[in-house]
Amino acid sequence: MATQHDDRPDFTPYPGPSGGWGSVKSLADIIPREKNPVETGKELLRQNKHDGFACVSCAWAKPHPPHPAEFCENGAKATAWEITSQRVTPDFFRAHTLTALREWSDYRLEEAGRLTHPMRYDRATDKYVTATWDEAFAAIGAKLKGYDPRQVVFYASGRASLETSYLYQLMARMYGNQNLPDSSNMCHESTSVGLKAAIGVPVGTTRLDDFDTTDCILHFGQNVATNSPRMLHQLRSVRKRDVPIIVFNPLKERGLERFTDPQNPIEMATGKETQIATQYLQVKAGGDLAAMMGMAKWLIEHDRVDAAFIAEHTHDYDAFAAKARATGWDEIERESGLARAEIERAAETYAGAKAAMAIYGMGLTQHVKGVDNVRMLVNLLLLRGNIGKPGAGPCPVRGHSNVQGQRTVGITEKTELAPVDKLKERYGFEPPTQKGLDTVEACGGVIDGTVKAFVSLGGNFVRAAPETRLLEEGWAGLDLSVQIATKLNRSHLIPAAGETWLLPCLGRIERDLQAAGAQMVTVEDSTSVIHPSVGKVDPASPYLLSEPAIVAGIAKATLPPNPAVPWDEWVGDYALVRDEIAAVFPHFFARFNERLKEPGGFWKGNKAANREWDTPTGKAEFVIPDVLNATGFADAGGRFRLLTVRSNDQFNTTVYGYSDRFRGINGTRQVVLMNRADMDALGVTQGQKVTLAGDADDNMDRRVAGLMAVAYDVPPGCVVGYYPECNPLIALAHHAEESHVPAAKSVPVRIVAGG
Ligand SMILES: Nc1nc2c(c(=O)[nH]1)N[C@H]1C(S)=C(S)[C@@H](COP(=O)(O)OP(=O)(O)OC[C@H]3O[C@@H](n4cnc5c(=O)[nH]c(N)nc54)[C@H](O)[C@@H]3O)O[C@H]1N2
Ligand SMILES: Nc1nc2c(c(=O)[nH]1)N[C@H]1C(S)=C(S)[C@@H](COP(=O)(O)OP(=O)(O)OC[C@H]3O[C@@H](n4cnc5c(=O)[nH]c(N)nc54)[C@H](O)[C@@H]3O)O[C@H]1N2
Ligand SMILES: [Mo]
Repeated sequence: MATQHDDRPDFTPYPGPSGGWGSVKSLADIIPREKNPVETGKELLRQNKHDGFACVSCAWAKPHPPHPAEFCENGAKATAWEITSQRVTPDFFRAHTLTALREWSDYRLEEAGRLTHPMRYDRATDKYVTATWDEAFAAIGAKLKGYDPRQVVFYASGRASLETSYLYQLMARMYGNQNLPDSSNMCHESTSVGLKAAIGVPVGTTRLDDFDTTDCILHFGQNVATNSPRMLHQLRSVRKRDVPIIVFNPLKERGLERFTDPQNPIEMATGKETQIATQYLQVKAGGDLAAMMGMAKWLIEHDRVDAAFIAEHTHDYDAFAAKARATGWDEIERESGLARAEIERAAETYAGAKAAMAIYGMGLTQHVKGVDNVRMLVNLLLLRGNIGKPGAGPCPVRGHSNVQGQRTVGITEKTELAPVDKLKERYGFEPPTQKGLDTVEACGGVIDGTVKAFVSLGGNFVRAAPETRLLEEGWAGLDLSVQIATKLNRSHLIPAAGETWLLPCLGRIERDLQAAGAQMVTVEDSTSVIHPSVGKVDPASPYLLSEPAIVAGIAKATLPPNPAVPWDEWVGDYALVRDEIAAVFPHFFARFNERLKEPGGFWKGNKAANREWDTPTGKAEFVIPDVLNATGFADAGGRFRLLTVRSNDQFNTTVYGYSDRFRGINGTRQVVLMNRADMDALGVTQGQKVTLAGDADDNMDRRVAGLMAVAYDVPPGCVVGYYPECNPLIALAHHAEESHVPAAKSVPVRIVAGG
């Protein structure tokens, strides 16, 4: 594949704060490049407003009332990227074979623009050729009717609306499977599993107003300035009240150090910055369990726990306390990479707070012990009664803009989470009860050939998932690949042995006209608030269909008619789909259409936030971790822990450019960041090209070559590379134990000189 860089690499540390003039300049660079600056400017003012559209970037909460400009640098990039005036037309495909396009970088593929026509892969010419929607649906339906339903996967990336997601899971279940993996399986599934077991709900309990009352924030493994920049406003206001923020992160991420509010003229003019972290602990990758155990040990041994809360609301405290007391500081310091005094200071600060929130991201979830990480975080909160009161609780920062909502309306491979009885009663079919395939299992099925057909509702599965080489080989052996997408990506370029269909859809920012008129859709943010979203921009092409229309088109061509499931009526008026959602999930969505009129959206509720614990014991559960190393592998000579991270210039596999501004990495993504002492010990020099080799115990050859070594402030033994470039290094078996999230934040690798 083509290398991922543009001009000459530059590794000059960035002096500025997060936000500030740097973010203004970055926008000024990116918006004109998409050749639609006027439209983009107009649309940005509608972003995250009640009558506007919900940003297509991250899932962070949208305040009410909104700021005059309720968007951030990266949300603006996502908007510009979607409403670009660039187009990938049939002419484009006439000019390029798939073999040629596979040499393009991720950046160049998507930069080519929006897909305009439904396309079918033609093997004779190795090109995509145009087809009509009727041809596409008929062909896909004919194929799908021929399989054992267990052989088909229905993947969803986390962007599709609640309405689309509901239709998609219904189609899969009526077809006969729950093979409904979604991007959440690579992301916060450790949260969904861990929080559910610990406190009885699969989502965080905190909301935006908790930032107004909290008096301490613990922050683990989340890169706020890049991945949820709007949260910087909340962190800034918390700091204005002098509330401590304790950060655990192997990297010194600029947004966690200091911020200048680009929407505040005085701050901008005077260059005033807000310091974010009051204590910054550069924990080793995979070392958080040890750090949290250290804090717990200190709290317990200094009698700084909330005994009344523990007695009334929790289970298994004594066993946990015994474990914490028995754990030695030697082990804690070794496994965390932190000094005892630093951990004690953090514990003491935490103990001084009446209410504390714990914010976290992929740095906790994407580990072999990712579920333990989440549960240990809950332990820490439970010790001081920090769940179910204002200003307190877990705050997992979700990724895709509707990834949490998809799960809420039934996109899940797990029967116990699906409304099986309600579906049966309402639509008169027998929903499958066999557990479906999650992402890791779906990859396994593609690789071993048991999966024959793969339908993707968005996303870039081949590039986002681990074990790239085997996955691509397996993908080429599929009998059917159906890709519903807005832009071209690598998953579209590996044709199935049978048929491959590329189906272009409307984006959320575009006007969606159906029989009943212009439609709105809905999404759920990270704090469980449901928002309406109305697109108003002209569609990228007259040939696009909406996602609900595409799902319904496939369903009608595949399933026997069912009068209880009027696909066409539902597509004509999404309010009818919302009525279905309300009927099937009344506890969250009663009076759905009516409540959407509430400005700022509505909260779907959360039992744990009211201290109702929906667990087998009826209490919040302490857990006793069996090890304090979250990586799932032992240290060995020459073995490093590779953390794969996002740059400031990408949205997952969508690469907007080559500037990771805050980290001072510019012009290339082909890098490996290393501790200076590790470089010296290996004789690797700044800028030298090296190869990373996977060091999993299965002895399989996994390599990424041509990475430039860059000296960087990372803990010894840890190295950093970009996702998705480093995904070929991740073994499929290297995933979180209970949640199956690929363990992308500690991948065992060796450094081989010579690139
Ligand atoms: N602009 C933009 N926004 C996005 C995305 C995007 O790609 N671009 N992606 C969206 C999606 S789907 C998601 S899931 C989120 C992802 O947002 P994040 O959760 O921030 O994910 P990453 O960028 O992978 O960064 C993880 C952070 O964890 C740290 N880290 C790594 N290993 C460890 C560890 O062992 N312990 C600790 N304490 N920290 C560790 C890294 O240094 C990094 O700061 O963002 C969403 N928002
Ligand atoms: N090594 C490593 N791997 C990781 C991660 C990591 O941190 N490290 N992070 C993981 C995480 S958290 C996630 S969420 C996954 C992400 O995995 P995915 O969700 O599968 O990937 P994306 O890159 O978000 O998908 C981008 C594509 O979505 C399509 N798209 C964009 N908008 C729309 C739309 O409105 N509708 C439709 N139908 N299609 C659209 C476009 O064609 C675009 O090319 O990757 C995971 N993989
Ligand atoms: Mo994600």
